[in-house]
Amino acid sequence: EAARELSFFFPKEQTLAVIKPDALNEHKDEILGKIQEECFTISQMKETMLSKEMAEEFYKEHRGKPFFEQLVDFMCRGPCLVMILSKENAVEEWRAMMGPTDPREAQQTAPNSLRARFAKDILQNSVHGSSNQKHANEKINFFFGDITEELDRPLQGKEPELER
Ligand code: IDP
Repeated sequence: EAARELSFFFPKEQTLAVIKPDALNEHKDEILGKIQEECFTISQMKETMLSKEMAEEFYKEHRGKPFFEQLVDFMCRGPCLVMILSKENAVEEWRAMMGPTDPREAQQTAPNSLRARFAKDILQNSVHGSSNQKHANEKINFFFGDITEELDRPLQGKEPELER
């Protein structure tokens, strides 16, 4: 109840988080546990096997970079767990939890971060998180359809059943 009242003053933000194929097998429970410990709400969650086309679209910003092909292959190697995380400042907080892209750097500068603990190397780095609100909305839409409006609604108070 208290959290519900507070959410009126501190509206939640959504970000898109992914547990990548390298980490899903071995570290799923630890990562989900950490997400709960940090008081994120998992608004939506699904395990999905990306096709090559989906992985290329998901990482289209990196098309043309030397690691693009490797990255796409890696993301299709096994299932990913895709989540919408909600919390005040979700984008920034999830990025902080992930740590820097390269786990060697993560171990130096953010030893408790997910990448410091679970990433194998700069490619197989265990988790993804949107870098800003625009990307978050775009990728949420990509995986879950356009539900950003709906997600906002319950936070505005005790509304009766949605009309459809
Ligand atoms: P981010 O995931 O920390 O935002 P980006 O620069 O957006 O990092 O890169 C997207 C993903 O591409 C990384 O998470 C990682 O899996 C992969 N990647 C980034 N840089 C390299 C590289 O130099 N070699 C191989 N893979 C890379």
